Amino acid sequence: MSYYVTTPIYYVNAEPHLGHAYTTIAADILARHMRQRGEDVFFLTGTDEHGEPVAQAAERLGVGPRELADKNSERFRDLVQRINATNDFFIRTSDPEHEAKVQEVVQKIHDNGYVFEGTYEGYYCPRCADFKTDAELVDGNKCAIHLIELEREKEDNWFFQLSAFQEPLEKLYADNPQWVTPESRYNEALSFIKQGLNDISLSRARLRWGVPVPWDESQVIYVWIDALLNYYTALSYARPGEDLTDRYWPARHLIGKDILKFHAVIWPAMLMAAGIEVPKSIFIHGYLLMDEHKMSKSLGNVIDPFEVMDRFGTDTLRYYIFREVRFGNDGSISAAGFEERYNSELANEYGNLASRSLAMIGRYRDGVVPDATPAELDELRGLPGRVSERLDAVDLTGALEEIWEAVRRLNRYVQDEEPWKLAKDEANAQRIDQILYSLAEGLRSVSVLLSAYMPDTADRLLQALGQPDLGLDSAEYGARPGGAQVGDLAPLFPRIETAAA
Ligand code: ME8
Repeated sequence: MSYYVTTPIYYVNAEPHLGHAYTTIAADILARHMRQRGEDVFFLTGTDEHGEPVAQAAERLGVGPRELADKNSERFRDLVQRINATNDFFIRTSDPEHEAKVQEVVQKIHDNGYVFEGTYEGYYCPRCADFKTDAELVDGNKCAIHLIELEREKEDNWFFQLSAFQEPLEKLYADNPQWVTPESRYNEALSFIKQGLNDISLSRARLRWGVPVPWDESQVIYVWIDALLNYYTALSYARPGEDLTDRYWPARHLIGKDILKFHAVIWPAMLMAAGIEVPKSIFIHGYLLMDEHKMSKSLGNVIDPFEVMDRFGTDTLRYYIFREVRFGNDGSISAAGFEERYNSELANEYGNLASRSLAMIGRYRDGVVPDATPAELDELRGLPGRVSERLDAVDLTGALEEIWEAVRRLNRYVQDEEPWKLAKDEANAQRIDQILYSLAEGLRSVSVLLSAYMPDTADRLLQALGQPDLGLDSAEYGARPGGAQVGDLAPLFPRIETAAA
């Protein structure tokens, strides 16, 4: 089965921050997990480079938009590498292949009769690249998101007849209750549709930085139309000489709640207008907050993900953000929170369990995992199935909780059994065999499942256990016999200095 997962493409008007890393790591966890299940995965991320958000930022900096896009796109690429994301392609909307395909699809929408000439009059936020209704303004005529004064615009544009898709969209929602999740977001999008859809501008007259409208080169295609199409265009040129569209389309999108309307309303309508299948699903997550506020470039309260990883490591970041904030909801993160979970959960619970288990296998069984019947540990039985189920529902936090319950169960088990005491008497040899086998198998099972979240850590531990296989079909606790030779393992989460209060 194919599994095509995408992140939003990020604006290159500034450097990446932790909010961008968040969605990309989430998509990477799903991509890695699905590969472990043997699915044929394609994972896409990239950068959104056209439109006012980038053109105006470049102007403020006194550089050309392409120069700014080249520089910051490179930073997003660096981030993708640094967070250890396994994306299969990195799209830039300035790629000539993307631009050509955008023109092709927009021409199709036009030829199918959903484009007309009109005049836009109203407010437009250049930072959001969004046309604002009066209800979306605050303090008179300010953008509610960026709190900047908006000017009333009047422009002759090409329009997309969004209103023609009112009924098809309502039907799409009625027929597919899981199409947008969580449910609260489904309801939000549906109620937006039910309020009545207005046609939207498909082009911008005053802007030069974009893809020209194919039948009217005096205008460029509205940046959101250009950007949304990335999910579709990428498959046509990600592999030279090969078109992957039939193999992977339709996509599963992961996005933040700020861009719900574009993805859950405008995007499926555009696809319907072009005669292309709509996405399989859209999952909408919440905001990472700093001191109760959305972390964002415009508010200036962003965390630099590179700094966090320098300090705590990539795997800690990949773990912490899904453990601390329930995926789907908003939630605060903090340096103190990072330290706390690093020390109490990663170092003490998982790291310690690994090092003491390996040390005992070394000491009591010459480094060979004994063969035995696994101890009855409920939290371990059926764990791969439960984790898969949670990840099918894009419940990244729920899946991690399942795994962590198993880690804690293993810690209680070793604490209760006290093998170091039993080892003093040869008569306990069989029990020791069972304990050591159960610990090795438990650690193997949780590590195979954790590897989607913490790939380097899990890999190191599985290598030390002599069990490097990541396949989910053999991840069940007790699925492997004893006999593996264990190796050395440096501390997985060495103690870090806590910041001075
Ligand atoms: O909107 N918490 O790009 P963008 C969680 N180019 N996620 C966050 C976040 C936060 N505080 N801040 C940002 C755009 N994000 C368009 C998208 S897609 C066809 C075009 C993440 O650079 C989250 O995924 O503003 C959000 O949706 C995205 O970054 C917005 O990135």
